[in-house]
Amino acid sequence: MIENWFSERYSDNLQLSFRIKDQLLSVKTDFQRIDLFDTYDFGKLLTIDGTVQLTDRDEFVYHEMITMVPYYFTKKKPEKALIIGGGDGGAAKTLLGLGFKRIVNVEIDSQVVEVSKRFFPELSSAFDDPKVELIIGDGIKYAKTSDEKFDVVIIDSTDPVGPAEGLFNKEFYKGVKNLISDRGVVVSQSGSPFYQPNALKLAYSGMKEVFDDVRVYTAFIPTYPSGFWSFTMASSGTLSPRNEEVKSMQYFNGEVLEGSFKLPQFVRELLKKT
Ligand code: AG3
Repeated sequence: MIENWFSERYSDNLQLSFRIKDQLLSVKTDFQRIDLFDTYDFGKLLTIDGTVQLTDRDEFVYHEMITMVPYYFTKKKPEKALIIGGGDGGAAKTLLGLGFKRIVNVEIDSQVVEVSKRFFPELSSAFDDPKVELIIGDGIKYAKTSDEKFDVVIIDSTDPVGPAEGLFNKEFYKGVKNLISDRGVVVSQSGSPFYQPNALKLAYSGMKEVFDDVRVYTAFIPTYPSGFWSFTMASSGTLSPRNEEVKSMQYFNGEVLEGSFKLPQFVRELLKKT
C-alpha cells in the first residue's frame, strides 16, 4: 500500500509528518510556494514554503490567541484593527466576532487569499464583510506610509525568512508605532521558543527598542514546531489588561489570558539575554 505524507522539516534530523489523503493544490506565486493538503487527522492543511500555516483542526488556537489577548490590553474597548499578513482571513474573522468596526488587512500575496477562499471559506468570508478592507500590498510599505490610527495591530506573518523577514525588525516596528492609537497595542507571532529562539529574540529586541512595554505570551499549537508557540506584544505606555469580564472561546478564556504570560525559565533566560 502506498502512503502519502507531508513533512515539515525542522532540521536535518527532525520533521513533523502528516499522513495525507490527497494534495489539492501547489502553486508557486511571486513570493512563495503554497501547498494545500487534505490530511487524515487535521483536515485541510495550508503550507507556505514547506511550513505549516494552518489546519482546519487547530487554527482556532492561533487565531484566538493572536487576537483575543491584545483585545483585552488596549486602554478602552478597541474598534479599529490593522492586520499585516493574515491572508487566510482567520484573524479578521475573530476580530469581527469581537465587534471591531473597521479592520484593514494588508496581505502581500493575493494567492494566499485566493487559496483560502477555495479551501477555508469560513475564515476568508471575513473579507466579504464591509467592515473589512483587504489591501493586497506590502505591509512594510503600508506601515511607513499610512497615517491612519489603529487600536490593535496584528502581525500574522510567516517565519522570519523570505517575504516576512522585514516584519521582525526595529525599522518596521517604528512604522507600526506611528499607526497605533493612544495606548493601543501591537502583537506579532514570534515563533517556537524552543526551535526558533531567533524569531522570538528578533521580535522582542526589536519591539524593546521602539516601545515602552513588551511582553511575551505563549500557546499550545499542536501543528507548529514543538507545539509551544510565542507571541510578542508591545505598547507605548504600560501594558495592563482592562478590568472586564473575559469571554471564553475554544482555547482562550480568563485563565489563559493570565496564564499565557507565565514563562518557563529557559524562555525568560532567552529574553534576558536579548
Ligand atoms: N502564520 C504563522 C505561521 C508560522 C508557522 N511556522 C512554521 N510552521 N514553521 C500563520 C498564519 C495563520 N493565519
